[in-house]
Amino acid sequence: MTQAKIELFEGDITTLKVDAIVNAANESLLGGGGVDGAIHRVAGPDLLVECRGLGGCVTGDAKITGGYHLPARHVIHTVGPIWRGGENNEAELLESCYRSCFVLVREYDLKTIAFPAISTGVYGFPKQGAAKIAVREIEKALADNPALERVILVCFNAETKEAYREALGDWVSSSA
Ligand code: AR6
Repeated sequence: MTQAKIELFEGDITTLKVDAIVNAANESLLGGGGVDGAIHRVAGPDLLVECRGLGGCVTGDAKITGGYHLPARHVIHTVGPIWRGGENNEAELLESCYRSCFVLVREYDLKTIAFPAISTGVYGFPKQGAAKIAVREIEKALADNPALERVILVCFNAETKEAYREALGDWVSSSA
């Protein structure tokens, strides 16, 4: 049932007009490459000004800002774990990223949110494992928060899309 509220979108997260897009940031919150760079480029310099005032963000946590020139109203900046082989709490920290984002979703009464595949770019988290964690945490959040209307999983490449398809399929069969 809640799975009907999850959508896959192929393309650039900065084009989405939603209540919040999630940024896969680093602990400085002062910008970087990948999706972080794309978000700052479109949002404009005022986003960096607001981020400077946040004092960084620890791995697994999340902080919210305005969206500035983005079509999205807010940006939720979360810091995913750097993959170091899988025995260093990477899975727990990635779960914590999704949970921290959903705490802010409730606090700000957000109805629509889009996620990139956090940690699966330069931070190296294996895509399939990351997709399973994302889908599991999103399912929990949708079940706990009926006000949440739509969660978009942004697929920036074919492997990410395939990983989400698999993870969503797993959910269907395991819940049957
Ligand atoms: N829209 C949607 N997804 C995107 C976009 C985009 N415009 N651009 C890239 N992706 P990454 P990380 C996908 O490396 O692994 C930054 O420098 C990308 O294909 O952006 O969490 C930060 O400052 C991949 O699937 O984030 C940190 O230092 C996903 O977004 C570090 O990278 C995440 O890839 C964070 O690394």
